[in-house]
Amino acid sequence: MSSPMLHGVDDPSRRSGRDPAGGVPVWKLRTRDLVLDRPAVMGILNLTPDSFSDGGRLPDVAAQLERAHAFVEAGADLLDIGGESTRPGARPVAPAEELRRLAPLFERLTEIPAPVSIDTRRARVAEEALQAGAEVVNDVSGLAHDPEMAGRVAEWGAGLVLMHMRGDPPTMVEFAHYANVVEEVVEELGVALERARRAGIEESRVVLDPGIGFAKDAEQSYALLAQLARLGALGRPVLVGPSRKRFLAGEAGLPPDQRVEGTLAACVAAFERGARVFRVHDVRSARRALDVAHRIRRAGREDA
Ligand code: HH2
Repeated sequence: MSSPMLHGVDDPSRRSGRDPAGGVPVWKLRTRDLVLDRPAVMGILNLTPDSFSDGGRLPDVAAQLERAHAFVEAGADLLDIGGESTRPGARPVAPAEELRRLAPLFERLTEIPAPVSIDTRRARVAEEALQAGAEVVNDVSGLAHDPEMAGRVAEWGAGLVLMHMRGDPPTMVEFAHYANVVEEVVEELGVALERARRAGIEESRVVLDPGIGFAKDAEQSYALLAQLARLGALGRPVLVGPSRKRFLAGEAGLPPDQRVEGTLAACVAAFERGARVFRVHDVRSARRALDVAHRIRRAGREDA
């Protein structure tokens, strides 16, 4: 069965965004293809009481669906739903609690007019989300936390965000030691990609994420963004998640809700270095900024 295509293919204005080197990259999700012929925006929907920037904001399913619709209207290409905060120092929640937070939205997941990604490290949670209609599993542990996760993703043929992290959220700050952060992240993501392949996950379903802020201090996060193009060596599209993170606080120590401009700068810089998918809280702003960056790139090509 051929997969339905999302955005781009039937819009001639976007065809000039084609990569002259080898066609438009496509990310295969569970039942559809996401054509990455323009920057794809992934809106963050945290159903958590304690996320670092938006915890406790979506108390019931009505509010969650309203936000989901608003994100799609503002230009989100997919939504990332999470029931566990993984900010530095966060205490893990029991799987039953993670599921309790997510269950009401799972029941109405098909009402969301965009592909849904489930941000979880647990196979049981991923399974329930996929049964409810999710298209992607976003595992911040890079398949390392739950030994059943890789097999479950393979069985379902789900899309996968494979993110780099060391340790786990309570301990990861201690692991932010690298001789060369860029080399080591590329190498460790390569190992994770090989593990995914061996578990039967098709490479075409995977996007790679350097894990900004996960076992990385501010300098390391900046170095990874600066050299993001190096991740391209692994042959898969790159997703970045700089949104409102601590490395953007600067000398003024800006709180999360004042890191939007920094987030947009980081997204545009990442786009310039090859990133294709952007996980953000501020969907409308990211959509606008990335659309302009994309037009500038296309204009440059048309001039050439
Ligand atoms: N960052 C967070 C959570 N999930 N997934 C991917 N693939 N990449 C990321 O950079 C990423 C992620 C942390 O951000 P947030 O969800 O806003 O916070 P919290 O973990 O406190 O819920």
